[in-house]
Order: sequence, then C-alpha cells, then structure tokens
Amino acid sequence: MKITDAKVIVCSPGRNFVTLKIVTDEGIHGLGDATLNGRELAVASYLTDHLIPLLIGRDADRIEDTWQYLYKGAYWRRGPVTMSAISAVDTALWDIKAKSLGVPLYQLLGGASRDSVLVYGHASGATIEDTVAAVADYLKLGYKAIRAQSGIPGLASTYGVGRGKMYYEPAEEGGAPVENLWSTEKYLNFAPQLFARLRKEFGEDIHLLHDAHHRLTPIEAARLGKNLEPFHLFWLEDPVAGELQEGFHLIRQHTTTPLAVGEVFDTIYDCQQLIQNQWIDYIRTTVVHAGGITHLRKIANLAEIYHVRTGCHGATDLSPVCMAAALHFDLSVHNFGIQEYMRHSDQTDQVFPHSYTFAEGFMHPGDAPGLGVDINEALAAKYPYRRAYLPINRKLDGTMHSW
Ligand code: EZ4
Ligand code: CO
Repeated sequence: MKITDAKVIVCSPGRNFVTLKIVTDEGIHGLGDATLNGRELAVASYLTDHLIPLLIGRDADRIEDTWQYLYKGAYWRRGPVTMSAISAVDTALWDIKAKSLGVPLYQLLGGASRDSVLVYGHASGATIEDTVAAVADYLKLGYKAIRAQSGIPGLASTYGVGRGKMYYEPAEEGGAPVENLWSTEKYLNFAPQLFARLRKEFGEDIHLLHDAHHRLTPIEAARLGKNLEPFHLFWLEDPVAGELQEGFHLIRQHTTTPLAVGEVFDTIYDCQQLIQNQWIDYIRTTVVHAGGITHLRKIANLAEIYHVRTGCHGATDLSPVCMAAALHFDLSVHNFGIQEYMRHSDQTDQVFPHSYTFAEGFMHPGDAPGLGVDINEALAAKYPYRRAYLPINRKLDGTMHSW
C-alpha cells in the first residue's frame, strides 16, 4: 500500500489544532495529531515543507522503518517540533494499518489488557470552597479520579484554575502571553490545606491528583510531598522541571507521595534515568509529543521492567485524534496507570467525530476500525488558526519563573 497524498489541516474550533492526513492508493486515509500548544505553525511547516515530500510514494505499511527514516534521517535529533511531526506521521500510519485490516488499533497492539481505561478530570476553583464544589460536580459525572487545583490567597491568578468550573484552557489568544505572578512560599503553605479539606469532605476512597507544574526546587517539592502524605494523593505531578532528571532523587529520599512527570518530554532519553532509578511512579509522555504509538510503546516497555506505570497527558491541546490514539495505547499496554481526560469543547468534538466513550469514570476507544476518529474538513475550514500563547509566570519581584 503506497502513500499517494498527505496534507496538514490547521484549525481552531475553540482552540488550535494541527492534524496530518495521509491518503493511500487503496483509498484508506489515516490521521495524526501534530498540535504543539503555542508553537503550532512550526510543526505544520515541518510537516508540509520537509516531511510530506518524503512520504509520497512510500510504503504505508512500513511504520517502524518510516519512524527510523524520519528520526535518523533528520540528523538533528529529538526536540518537540521534530518529534511532534514524527508522532503525527506514526499515528496516521497506525490508523491506516488498522483500518486496512478492519480492526480497532488496540487489537494490533496486543489486544485489550483491561475492560476500560481509568481517567481523571480537572476540578478547580478560585477558592478552596469553589474547588470543593467542582470536585462534587465531577463525582456526579461518575469520575473516580480527580485532579484538584485552587487559587492561592494573595495571588491574583494561578496555574490550573479554569475560566469555568468544568473547563480549563491555559492558552490565550492575543499578541503576547498573559503574565501570571507566583510565590512558592504562599503555595507551599496553602496546598496541604486544600487536600485536608477535600479528604474531610469526600473521604478516603476517591483518587485525588495534583499538578505542581514544574514550579518547585527538589527540596521544596520534598516538603510538599511530605506534607501531602496524610492525604495519600494518587500522584504529585511535575514537582520540579524535568530537564535535570537526578533532581527527582532528592524528592524520592524524603516522601512516599507518588511522583509523575513527562508531559513535555519527547523521547525515551528524557525518561531513561527517571525510570531506571525508580525515581518516579508514573511516566506521562504522550502520543503526540513523544514519537507516536511506536515510540510510546518503547517507553512503556522500559517502564514496565522498573514498576513504573503510564499516565498519559490528555489536556485540551491534545486533539481528539491524540485522545483516541492514547486510549488504544492505554487499553492495550500492560503497565497502564491512568489517563488524563479534559473534555473538549462541543466545537472541537464536532470537527473531530469519534468513537471513544466515557462512562462512570472510565473510557473506551470503541471498536471502529483504526483510531475511530475522523476530521470534518469542511467544518474545520470554518475555524481558521488564531495565534495563541501559553502564559508566562513571574515571581513577585518580576523574575521569570517556570509557568
Ligand atoms: O499545561 O497542556 O496536566 N496538564 C497540564 C496542562 C498543560 C498544557 C500545556 O499545553 O499540565 O494543563
Ligand atoms: Co501537567
């Protein structure tokens, strides 16, 4: 089966998405998500200007070979732009192969290891009591696992607090990034109060998660992990920036709070020390940013040996194409842990009709052949790209800090 055509579709049905569509001589098409939040057009150009000319005429069935051809063939290895582009090609080729065989993708990945996939939603509020109300709303929807974030007294805005209770979207349209103000001291004093209140309200059984969004030093993260131990979080996410993998060693020596990281990682090399030293409990790399299904399986296989489980990133900037791919991966991989699931807007869901479903806190990719997701190109064309940036973050004295 030969690739005869490929194109990039950039659209903004509520937020920006970059989608690769590959067509074969058998009339089968496949989709891959290539969205890199705030830097979308760089990946679109990488695909259109550099990869698509190489894809035309290639054998669509040679997925591993195409991955290696694009990775080794670039000479310039790794990096989010390159890896998001390779991910999109890889995902689209898995979609095509599964469609050509008439099976849902998870059947090609070893079949289902579980009946359905545990997901967590995002509850947030400007105050602790608002967050309590948001968690209650998620419980009513059937969620068994909920990430909780709250505004911090004395800070005008903070990471993870949505504009509406059930929807969180950090990217903002406009000429420059929104600027947030940050105080680690205020945060560290406040965060344990939030979880004490949530356990008092909802008891011990629900899974609670929290994202520190790369803002702490290792010793600060160690203090937070220790203070959160009585509330037994499912995980503490991104306690420190992940570039320095050995930074997790210090945190690990001080706390039994489980640690998760990986949403900004793009290859197995970003995870290698973390996994092999068992410094983390969950690896959060995604199909769209870490090399597609092909590479994510290699990361999961390495993690399995070291008792590390998966916890794929699944925010709104990961399109329904990525969400579908993630769910096939989650259903099949043995050492699955949990999947993040932020609901997309109705506009997004209309542009990307899909077969995956949510019920009682669990999801299933569905049994349509391939990924089980498509793109309505006519509708997508009605939502042109709109430049948007993720926020930046400054300390109270103006110093740039991690967002
Ligand atoms: O900030 O997806 O766990 N979820 C997150 C997200 C990320 C955005 C970045 O594009 O941390 O909210
Ligand atoms: Co996160």
